[in-house]
Amino acid sequence: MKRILVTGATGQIGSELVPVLRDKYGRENVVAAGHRRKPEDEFIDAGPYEIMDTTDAQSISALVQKYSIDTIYHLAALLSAKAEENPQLAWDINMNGLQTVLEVARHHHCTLFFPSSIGAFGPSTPPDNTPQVTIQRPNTLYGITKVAGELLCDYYFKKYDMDIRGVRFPGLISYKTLPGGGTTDYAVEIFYAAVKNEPYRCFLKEGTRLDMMYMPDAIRAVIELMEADARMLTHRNAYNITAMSFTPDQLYASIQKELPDFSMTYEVDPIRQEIADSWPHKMDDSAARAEWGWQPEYDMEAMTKEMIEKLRKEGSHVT
Ligand code: VAH
Repeated sequence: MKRILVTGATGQIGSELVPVLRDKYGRENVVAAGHRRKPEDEFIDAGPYEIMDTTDAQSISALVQKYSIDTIYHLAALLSAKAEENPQLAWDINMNGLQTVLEVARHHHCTLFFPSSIGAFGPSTPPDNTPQVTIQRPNTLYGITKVAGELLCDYYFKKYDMDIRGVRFPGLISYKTLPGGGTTDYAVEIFYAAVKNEPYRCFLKEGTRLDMMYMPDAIRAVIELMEADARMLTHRNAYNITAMSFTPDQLYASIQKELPDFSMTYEVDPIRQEIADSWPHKMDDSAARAEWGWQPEYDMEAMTKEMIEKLRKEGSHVT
């Protein structure tokens, strides 16, 4: 049975990936690790939780030995907008943290998952049907750490024959955790406002088209990639995957179909608008579909319906 360590376990992806992994592999076989004290949350209490500094190799190594870890999902990172506020800290966490985890994985023969992002592309990348292999000159610190992370993972795979896999996530939309400093987070915040029937001020311009995905599709993609036959994986560390591509005004219209009284205005944040303008509008994810059978299940309408339903029922506890 797999013995899994999830870093960044209390973040947007981790808080949904951990319970799914525990259902699949057993609660005691999935160790959630975060940088802060144990959050009061049912999923944390449902299995082992450890405080971890991703730049401290000794503490990570000790965790890997303590729990006989053979697989690491390394999710700990600062997202795009937060990284622009503190580029030095973001480099330390996103790059030194990744390199530290790669070294621990190398010494303990662990398989590793690394999440890249549409942030790994830049203004000179073809924005429509962005190819799997193309120009990558991001002009954000976050994007630089994602490109460098992809290349570092490729290097460790080639140099040390490690089993490392990853995807380039689009903007992820979920209801279990509040957004944490991302550029695509308008597409999460908007739902929290809508279900409270509060007007929402969108920080991106109405026509800003970006790739997006509902979190259940993202979690399934991670697990399907990590369980795929390694012999099929050509691109391995940074698969383009997407589910939908929409603009704020299209999402607004989709929500209004369910909540007609909901209103949105625009108050553009120039920093996050500049970041969003440097990212693709829609990726070509044919390599993921061909090599490991990637296939999204949620489009914008289905995601909108479920986000509203879930937030009405469960999300209200998220403060
Ligand atoms: C961000 N949600 O906005 C993250 C993600 C594709 C964007 O990396 O920074």
